[in-house]
Amino acid sequence: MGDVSSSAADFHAGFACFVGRPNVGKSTLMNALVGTKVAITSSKPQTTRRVIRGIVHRPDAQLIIVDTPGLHRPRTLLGERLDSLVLSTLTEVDVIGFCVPANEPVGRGDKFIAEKLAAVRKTPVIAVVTKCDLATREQIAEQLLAVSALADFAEIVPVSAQSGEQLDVAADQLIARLPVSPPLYEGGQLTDEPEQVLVGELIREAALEGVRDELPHSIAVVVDEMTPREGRDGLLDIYAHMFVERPSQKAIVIGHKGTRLKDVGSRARKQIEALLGTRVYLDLRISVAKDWQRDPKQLRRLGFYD
Ligand SMILES: Nc1nc2c(ncn2[C@@H]2O[C@H](COP(=O)(O)OP(=O)(O)OP(=O)(O)O)[C@@H](O)[C@H]2O)c(=O)[nH]1
Ligand SMILES: [Mg+2]
Repeated sequence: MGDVSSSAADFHAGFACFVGRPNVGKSTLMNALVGTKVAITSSKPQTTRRVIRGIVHRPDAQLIIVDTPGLHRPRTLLGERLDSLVLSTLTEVDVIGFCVPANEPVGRGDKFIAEKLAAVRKTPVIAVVTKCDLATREQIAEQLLAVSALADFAEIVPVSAQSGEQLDVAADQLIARLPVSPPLYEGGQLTDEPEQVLVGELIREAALEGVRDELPHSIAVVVDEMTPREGRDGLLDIYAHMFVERPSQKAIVIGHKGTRLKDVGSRARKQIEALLGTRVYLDLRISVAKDWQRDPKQLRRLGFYD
């Protein structure tokens, strides 16, 4: 065990949050650093809708990463709620990781966020250039310059969550800015997200696959109940509801003779079984919650509070 008193003085623990435009790879980066899938990811912008915490354990530190929804100029009430969620998170962390992808030019969306970050002056900001596996060396070099022109960052780190390149460097840079503190979570705990929420997210991730246009934004999932089946060891009954905004969307999600919905259910079930380590019976229903993204009452029902 070694000398407990001196190791306690050397232990660092605290919070980092990842911010950036939608779809720049924040959740993928958090998952890669934590080493497991804590947050769902997709090729559709605005996948993350909650503040999700993932925990990185080191012998001398505990880094709690707070993944946030992509920050953008909101077009719906949901968008407004998500933006204010991100902004309030910024003030509560020890260090901010501002994610900008290597393979897209720095643009207005990034400037918009850099301005927001300038407002939380006390908190150090590390710029993380993501998806470097998708860019050439020259592009990465140019991107580092363009990003450094955005603001005066404490550090700029190019990474790839896909190849794993430089992930340790990014983690080190974040950890270096954490205060001396005992661990805040138990060893081995990778997230503090309730199982019911993780399950709902896995269903939504399965539903996002293969749908296009506005539909991804219109999908919400609520898990109503999770109960062990009586008399059947190791079987969990899960009752969940998927919501869309219009009847036409419902038809798309259900698919011809219900094949799409069935497919979504079985893909989600496999993911849930892997997460919980138990067999699952998934009862997945679909309903229309008319224009829920713009309706305060519906938003509350779906768990998005103001
Ligand atoms: N090639 C490559 N793709 C990546 C990398 N990181 C993320 N992606 C892809 O980029 C897309 C978006 O990733 P997410 O992690 O969902 O992005 P996000 O920033 O969390 O998005 P929002 O939650 O919508 O704000 C997904 O298709 C990922 O697979 C990377 O390092 N390399
Ligand atoms: Mg995300």
